[in-house]
Amino acid sequence: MEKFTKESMKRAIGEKLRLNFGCTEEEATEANMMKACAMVLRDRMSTQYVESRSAVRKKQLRRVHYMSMEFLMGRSLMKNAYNLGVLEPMKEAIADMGFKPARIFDMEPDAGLGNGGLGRLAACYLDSLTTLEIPARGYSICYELGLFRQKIVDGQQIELPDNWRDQSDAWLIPKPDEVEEVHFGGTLREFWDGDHLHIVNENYTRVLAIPCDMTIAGYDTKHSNSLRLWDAKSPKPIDMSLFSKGEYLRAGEEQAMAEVIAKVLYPEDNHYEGKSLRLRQQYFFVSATVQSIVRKHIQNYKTVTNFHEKNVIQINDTHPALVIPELMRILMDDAGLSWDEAWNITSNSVAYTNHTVLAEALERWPQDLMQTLLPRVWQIICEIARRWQAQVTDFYHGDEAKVRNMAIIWDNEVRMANLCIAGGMAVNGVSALHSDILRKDVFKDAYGMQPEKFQNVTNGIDHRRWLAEINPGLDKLIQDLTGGKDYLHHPGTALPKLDKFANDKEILLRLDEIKRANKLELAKFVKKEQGFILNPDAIFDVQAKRLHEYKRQLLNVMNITYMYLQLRDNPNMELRPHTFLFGAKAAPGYAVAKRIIRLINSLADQINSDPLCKDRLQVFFLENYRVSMAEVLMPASEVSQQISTAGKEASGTGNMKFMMNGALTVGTLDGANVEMHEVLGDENMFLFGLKTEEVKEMRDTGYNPYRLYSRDGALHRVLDQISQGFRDGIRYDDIVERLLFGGGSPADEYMLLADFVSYADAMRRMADTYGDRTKWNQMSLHNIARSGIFAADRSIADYADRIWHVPYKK
Ligand code: 26W
Repeated sequence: MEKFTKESMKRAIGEKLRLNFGCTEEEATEANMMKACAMVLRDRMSTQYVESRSAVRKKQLRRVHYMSMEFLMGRSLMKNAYNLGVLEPMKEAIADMGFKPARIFDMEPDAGLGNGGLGRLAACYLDSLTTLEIPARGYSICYELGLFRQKIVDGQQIELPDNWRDQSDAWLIPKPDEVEEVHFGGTLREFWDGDHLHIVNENYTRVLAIPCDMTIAGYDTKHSNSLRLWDAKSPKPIDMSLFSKGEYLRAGEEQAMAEVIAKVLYPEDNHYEGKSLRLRQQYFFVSATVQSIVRKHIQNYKTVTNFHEKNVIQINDTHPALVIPELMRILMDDAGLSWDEAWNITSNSVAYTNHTVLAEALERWPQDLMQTLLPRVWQIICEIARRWQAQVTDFYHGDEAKVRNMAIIWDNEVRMANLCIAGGMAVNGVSALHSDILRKDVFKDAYGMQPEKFQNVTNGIDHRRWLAEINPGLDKLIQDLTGGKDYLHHPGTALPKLDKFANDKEILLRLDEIKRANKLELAKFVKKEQGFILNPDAIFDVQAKRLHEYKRQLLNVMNITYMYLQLRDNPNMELRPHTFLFGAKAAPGYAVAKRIIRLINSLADQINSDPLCKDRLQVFFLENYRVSMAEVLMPASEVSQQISTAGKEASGTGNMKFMMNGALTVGTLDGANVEMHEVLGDENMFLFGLKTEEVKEMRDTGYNPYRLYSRDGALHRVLDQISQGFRDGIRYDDIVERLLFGGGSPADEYMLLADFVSYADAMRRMADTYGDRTKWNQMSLHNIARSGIFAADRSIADYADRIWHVPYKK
């Protein structure tokens, strides 16, 4: 294919405008322009995709199927242009046609089909899978509404629907001829045919799964993959007899029942709620996916017996766990294999990644729900559970505690993690520490029985998006210092070359200027979006992630309150200008998280309106934190808050994005911070707080937050202040009581009080270091130089080597 020049790009865009919107470039709106650009790229990607697919088929390569309930894709226009190597000609063409490129890119809505870490990880992995030329496909649901849009009204979170599809349909290619049919409910009938027992499901409800594919372009490669998003439709037309009787609602009832499956993404992150619609979503996407994979496999190989040699299915947490019984069902009931043959294939095809150790996030489906909704699948799960239990009993000589702990069905519930361990070929955690906790604690007994199954693959991020594309200033510096574009493919070997410039004054100054320019960009963005003026001379100190108690946004609030009280005591104290930024969505049903958002806003209101704080302290809540906002935020951040209770954050991936963009981390030894610390040492980050073991020990020996509160004057004052609230008159005694006395949950479950002193100290060390600009910029440079291990290319290479056993481009 011929490379685009500015001129050929202009012609291509102009043609899309005429053919699809019936307008010239003079008449086109910015939205028309954005879509026309998307269509130009889409055509190019489709051509590449068709070629890639036929090459994969010819070579009979093993394919990777990445199943995830969430893909937090964000925007695609700039990303695809970047990966295809046409970003420059596209920008020039847009400008030549009389538009501002930045405004056109800004027209694209985020595809927010995910909540947070797990969903964004899936999106980053698609980029690396494709760039490493691995034949792969992502599978999920084509939610009509993505994660809610957040508005802050009177300091409180309000949720609004996110209708993303209206504006992003250019990326979605419906494939109606690859429709699959998914069955729910009904009854089972068994009959013998010779010596073969047949089980058929009858009287079920049918739902059609229509694929909507998004092509994925890799960086600097002709290889393409795709993301398959299943849309739900009823197979029945609306009931005209009811309709003509005037019963309009009833006439469309079945359609509505089917279509509700793909209506909305559940906004709970790290919290399981046993909703029947959620189970229907899971089975819908699992069944459609497995059917489609098996169908393609049979087309290519005319048999299923080599299925596991040619396919591997990676499941992103337990949400797609039904893939195990569903594949068993299809192999036995449709392909006619025996249990043992089907089990051999299934248990050598599926691999499970765990993303959380929080007990409330582990999925446990009620048995009756499973039984009524999925009778045949339930039957298969029972048999898997029975055999697994026999194996466990045998291995542990009937040890009851272990049998109970490892059971797949227990107390009338199906435990999805145990199902995945039993039916999968590998189980992996997402950071060294997390994988260790899985082995030693959460899945200890299963590890004792099958140690070889348990692995670690530390998470990674798409460094081309999260560095090169969003931070062009830094990208240029890196290219100048490390020898061009090599780092885009080999960050692990190229980025460390930056280390040797640590004493080069000129380079450190350049780094400082790049950060300064990015801070001004963020300030511009915040002013435009929310009308607030950030002080660019202040430390930009950021905590951006989902709001959850274990992530301890409240600890940050406590320290800011502490700083503020000190300033009130001593208005002349020396205080380095400091701007605290928060970005966080709370699950709509998570009341405590919503209270914390309100508290942040109350504190912000107090501080930002107090003349004492002028040019010294600011606190600001960024509304509607999302991928496209993170893209402006990361390059501008100087301090990255990664302050979860040790042992609770499986990995974190925001931490990696900040590091790559030169922010310094204030953090606990949790998740991937541990590996960050290994490459950085104490001297290049600000560690504080209890370690995982110490947290456990303190819990076990009786943790008493009230005692800390009574004994420590500073802590006492801070909590009293929060309890009584700020100038808006809203009290937060509920939050403080939760810390001191608990109620429903243990007092200070996440040990904020235990870590407070150590945190405040780390924050002081950080602010002091900030005063030494040379030192700070050196540290920042070391952070960038050593962030290569967190590139998603490395993670995907690890999966390919250790779990999938597939080749990839080196
Ligand atoms: C069933 C409700 C539910 C929904 C989502 C439970 C659990 C989840 C996710 C597994 C939560 C999640 O996103 N976990 C995050 O995964 C990231 C990617 O591995 C990690 O970096 C984060 O530490 C982890 O919290």
